[in-house]
Amino acid sequence: MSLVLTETKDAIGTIVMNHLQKRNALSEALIGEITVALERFREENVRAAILRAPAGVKVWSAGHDVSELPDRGRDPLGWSDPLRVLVRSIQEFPAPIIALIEGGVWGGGCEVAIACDVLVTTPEATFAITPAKLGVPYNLGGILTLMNMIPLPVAKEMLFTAQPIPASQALNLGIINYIKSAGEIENFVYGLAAQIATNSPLSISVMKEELRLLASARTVTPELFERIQGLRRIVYDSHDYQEGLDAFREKRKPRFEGR
Ligand code: YXS
Repeated sequence: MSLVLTETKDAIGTIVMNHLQKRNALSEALIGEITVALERFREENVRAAILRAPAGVKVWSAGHDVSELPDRGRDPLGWSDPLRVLVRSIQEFPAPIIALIEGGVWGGGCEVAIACDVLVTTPEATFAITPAKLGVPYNLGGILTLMNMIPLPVAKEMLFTAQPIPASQALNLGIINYIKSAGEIENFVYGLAAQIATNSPLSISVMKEELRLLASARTVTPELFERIQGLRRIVYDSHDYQEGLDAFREKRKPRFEGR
């Protein structure tokens, strides 16, 4: 059974994440289908893409598939981790991707959403960045995505509390572009996509890539990189990281001991 529904019409591609039984948890299988759809859109010279869940969902995405996170001792968010692959696929896709968001966006799902170029949500949408809830050491690229999109005090609050923020706050902070009611969001998003599709695809794709390259342009010395990786290793080697995974799998609250 396919985990996504896709459609291409008038140079606009749509991907509907449709693994509702697992609340669109970003499993390797779901991510694989999304990236295959994006590759097909690239071949079809799609001029705008829309990433969404079915209308009316309570959860847009429950974030990384926790059952696929490795036990302690291995970096859970390395370069080839499916979530990292998906974020890069979105950021490197040559046409703008609009995230049409209804419901809750959790964990790595938030990074996927803010990796999109334009975000339009319903008033009930919420955003929760949850590594601290699970004991996961977020990775360098992910932290940079968040730093580029969310004011630092708010990024810290979201990372340290792991609590959801409402769409209204995300709009005030400029994290999302628009809030539209459930009855108008679809027409609005496709209108935006149609407007983009009438403009120069070459100019847009080059500007999107310029923005990506400049946003990620940071001086990261070998010492800085190795220090950060060493710090992250303390976390994913820890009792607490394993406790976070075990607690999720056993459907209980984690008991973090700081070791
Ligand atoms: O028990 P069954 O088999 O029916 O499966 C349940 C859940 O276990 C499953 N599910 C997930 N499976 C893997 N990974 C997930 N992230 C995940 N989320 C849910 O889906 C089935 C239905 O879930 P249930 O009964 O909880 O649904 P609900 O409607 O009552 O609640 C929806 C949520 C999203 C509020 C709830 O499922 C939830 O809190 N999920 C976890 C959200 C979360 O903490 N995500 C962060 C994942 S870790 C991640 O993204 C990064 C590594 S990081 O942590 O660094 O950000």
